[in-house]
Amino acid sequence: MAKKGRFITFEGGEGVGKSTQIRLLAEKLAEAGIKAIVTREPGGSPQAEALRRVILSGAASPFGPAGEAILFAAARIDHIDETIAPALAAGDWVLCDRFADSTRAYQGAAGKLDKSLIDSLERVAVGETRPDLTLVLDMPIEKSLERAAARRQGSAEPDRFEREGRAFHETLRQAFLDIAAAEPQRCAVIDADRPSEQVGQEVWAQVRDRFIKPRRRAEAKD
Ligand code: T5A
Repeated sequence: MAKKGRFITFEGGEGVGKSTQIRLLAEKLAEAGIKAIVTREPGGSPQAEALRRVILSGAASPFGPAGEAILFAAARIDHIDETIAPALAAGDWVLCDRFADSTRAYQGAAGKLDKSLIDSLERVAVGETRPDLTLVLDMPIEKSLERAAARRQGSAEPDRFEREGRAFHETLRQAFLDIAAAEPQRCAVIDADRPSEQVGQEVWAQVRDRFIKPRRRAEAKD
């Protein structure tokens, strides 16, 4: 299917505010007359949501990072086929909470999984459906983990990855920064350690300057 809409992913460690920023961006896009669907990984389609429950419960952790990476890839294939690719082909924008960079950071850098396996899984699972823009939300891990804990409001247990130690989360943070540095055309790093509205203004500036202003200029020429 040909891709006509824009595909924007949000990445970063636990609790950095990805869901909050996706919601704010969806509102801004709606005001600009752009239809966007909001989705997430793991999940985003019924079968991928079923795999999400298995992975985040920790039931798959005995398989190790390789087994988990394969499950994330299986969920991603279904998510793309059922949700992302049809939306993009219809001309809608897709705002996705985590995508393949999370496999690179969590299973690759933090899980120490061989890069060639990650690359192969990405080729198979993602194919041509690569993000047009990836916004990496970055902040000190102590604060982001506090936010993740506050969001649970003491009711739910930390999930399989929130239970990991400080070194794991520091590695993750650096891994996302390294991904952004390696692909500056696709990625922008946003300082997430600020009030949501301020972070949202920077997210909006990135999206507007890359996609909306050029589109308006093109429309004005027609
Ligand atoms: N995973 C995923 C892998 O290991 N490999 C993969 O390939 C993929 C795709 C997903 C887990 O799976 C792993 C990574 C994850 O561990 P999840 O439940 O989706 O699990 O977890 P997260 O993606 O980390 O999502 P969170 O909901 O924990 O964090 P968000 O979405 O970043 O943060 P958000 O917006 O929910 O905010 C958290 C709290 O902070 C407040 C919010 O109100 C909320 O209470 N907040 C702010 N407070 C102050 N200032 C701000 N600017 C704030 N922004 C938000």
